[in-house]
Amino acid sequence: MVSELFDPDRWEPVAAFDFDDITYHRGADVPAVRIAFDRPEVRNAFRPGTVDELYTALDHARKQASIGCVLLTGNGPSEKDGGWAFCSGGDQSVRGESGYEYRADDAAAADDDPAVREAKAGRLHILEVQRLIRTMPKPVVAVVPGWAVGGGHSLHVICDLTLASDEHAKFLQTDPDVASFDGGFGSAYLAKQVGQKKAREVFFRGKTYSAEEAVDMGMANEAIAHEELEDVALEWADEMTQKSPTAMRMLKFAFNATDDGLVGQQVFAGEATRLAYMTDEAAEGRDAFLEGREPDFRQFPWHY
Ligand code: S0N
Repeated sequence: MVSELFDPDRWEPVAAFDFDDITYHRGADVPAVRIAFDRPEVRNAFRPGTVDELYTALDHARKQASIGCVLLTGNGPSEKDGGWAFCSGGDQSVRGESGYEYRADDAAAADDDPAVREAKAGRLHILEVQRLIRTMPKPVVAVVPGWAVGGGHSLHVICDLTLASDEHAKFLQTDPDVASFDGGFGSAYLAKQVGQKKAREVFFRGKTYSAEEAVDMGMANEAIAHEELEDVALEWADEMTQKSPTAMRMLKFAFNATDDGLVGQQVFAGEATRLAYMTDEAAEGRDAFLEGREPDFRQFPWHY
């Protein structure tokens, strides 16, 4: 069983991958993928190999022209105690002297050259995952069936939308309890969502918030009956993937742009350039160069 909330009739495994710490499925009828943390016994904490797998799956989903939405969730419940989690952040049991380490049972690292493994160790590559979610041109929805904690909390913050189980979802920032701090999207972008005072409370007090409270604060979109969480997430994915892909990507990047500085402008501008390449003006510029003549741009109107 993948998860108690997972409906096997609505998903097919993505056969190209054989992951250890996550599961990866594509919708049978909806052009969406479901990527799930699969370590329920540790509240879906991520170790370095988990982050590698997550990046690989997300990047694969990003590149699929037939996929318009990503659902990011956590499988559960834990067989040990029935607890539910989206993700509890970095796996504290593999923290070494200078960061999170690939250990022998971290299967994603098993085949690596030891020198490569050493070079990879301790890097903060969950931030690379955050940037991938932020810049992929399709909505990523955090589907939160239980705890969203530490780096797992930051992941839900960076997602475009958050749906939460009304019964089991709990939101908590433990970063300062374990001498960690997400000074980027996890805190600063959270403040954009919930306001400065509330964001500081989340980090400084380390209070646990329910799904209802997360919705009231503006960091989650809806609290959903637990058993219906994934059905509703798939409905939202179905809805969003019926919209214009170009409009959706331009909107996502427009929402990002004001907060992302020159990188935000660059990403938005790249999409504008892609659209411009589709015009007759672009064809004229290309053809003139290839035909060795001056371009005739005067044939085109100066629209206002
Ligand atoms: C999640 C909490 C609140 C759940 O409490 P609850 O329900 O009472 O369950 P527990 O009994 O505490 O937990 C059940 C079992 O799960 C283990 N476990 C839970 N969370 C983790 C974890 N994060 N790491 C390792 N194990 C975990 C428990 O130990 C328990 O096991 P057993 O049954 O054997 O006793 C509560 O568990 C909690 O507070 N967890 C810790 C949350 C936390 O502090 N997370 C880390 C915050 N920091 C980050 O996320 C930064 C990450 C990071 O920087 C990084 C990491 C890896 C790779 C790259 C990066 C990067 O930044 O790039």
